[in-house]
Amino acid sequence: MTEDATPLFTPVTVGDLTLPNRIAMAPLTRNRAIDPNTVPSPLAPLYYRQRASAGLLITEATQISQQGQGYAWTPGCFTDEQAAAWRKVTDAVHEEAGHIFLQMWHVGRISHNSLQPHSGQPVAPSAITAKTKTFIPSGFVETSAPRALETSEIAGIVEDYAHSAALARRAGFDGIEVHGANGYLIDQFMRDSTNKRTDQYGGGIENRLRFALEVVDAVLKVWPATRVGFRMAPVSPANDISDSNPQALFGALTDALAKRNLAFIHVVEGATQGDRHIAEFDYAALRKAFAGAYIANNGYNRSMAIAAIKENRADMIAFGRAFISNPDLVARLKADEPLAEGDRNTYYGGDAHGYTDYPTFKAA
Ligand code: 8OZ
Repeated sequence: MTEDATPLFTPVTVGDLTLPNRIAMAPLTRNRAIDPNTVPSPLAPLYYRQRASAGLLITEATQISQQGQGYAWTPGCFTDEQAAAWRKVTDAVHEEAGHIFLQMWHVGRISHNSLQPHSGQPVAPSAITAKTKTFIPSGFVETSAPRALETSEIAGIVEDYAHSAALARRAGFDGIEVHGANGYLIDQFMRDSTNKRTDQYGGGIENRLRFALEVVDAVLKVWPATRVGFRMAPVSPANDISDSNPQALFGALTDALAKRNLAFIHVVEGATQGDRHIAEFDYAALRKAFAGAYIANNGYNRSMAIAAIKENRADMIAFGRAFISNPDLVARLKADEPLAEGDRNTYYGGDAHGYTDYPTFKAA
């Protein structure tokens, strides 16, 4: 029997926006930006337009500076040229009556010297190399050894976030999502496995949250809180990260974001792209502590999504991989039509193939 999808299709308020459904498109790294300046692909407007029936689109992770880049061909939003290319994306989505937030990203230590300014070392809270790989135009490589940021450098990175946030406004985005998940720079500062600092940015939870909250406060000078969200992945081991007490850490973070009246928190439940039950974690406690919207992510299928909304465990559900191969995912979920499988070989990098050429269910 087809389950009734009505819960997914009741409008939802996120910040000051009223969205027509509870299906968000999760940020998806697709590595199709154009070098040498990591400008969003000329295909990106069509790609996002095709998916604009999502209640909310969140862009692929987008570096706020060259230092913030960790993989080949990810787009930036820190130059006028990049902002102009993003403007074509936001115009396309708005023509379809959609809404789109930019996901703002600094990879920290998940990078390679060859991607860094002057081929320098990636930066991190502490000089601890991640046991993971990234990829550069020539293929997969071990991440490079990072250097620990000087205390005096941190304000400059916070300023890079503010600059990128301002360009995002000029590019016509409806809002921004701060990428605090998956073991990248903000997560590296938050966690005690990657942050061994002895200055005001390291030590107890309050100090380890300082960088994240300085970033949030900086973007709040450019955007109203109603248009700012924050993504976190409390127990995900993605990119070689862990913490001795995620519940306390992410509880304190959520309290601080609640005080700032952010529009939403976007929570990767479990291991990113993996086991939802990798570790015990009380997500309901975060939801309860936060008056704004709770966007749940990770491995949801149709019936899990309907149940989560029906039982008021989330306000929206973010689907990731399903959106790659189903541009009309929203219509398919509504009608309970089958989903197309994506081709992993074209997830990260390439051309229109596997990017803008997945048909709708009707066309197929
Ligand atoms: C897949 C490949 C590269 C980067 C994330 C931005 O996990 C990413 C990412 C995902 O948040």
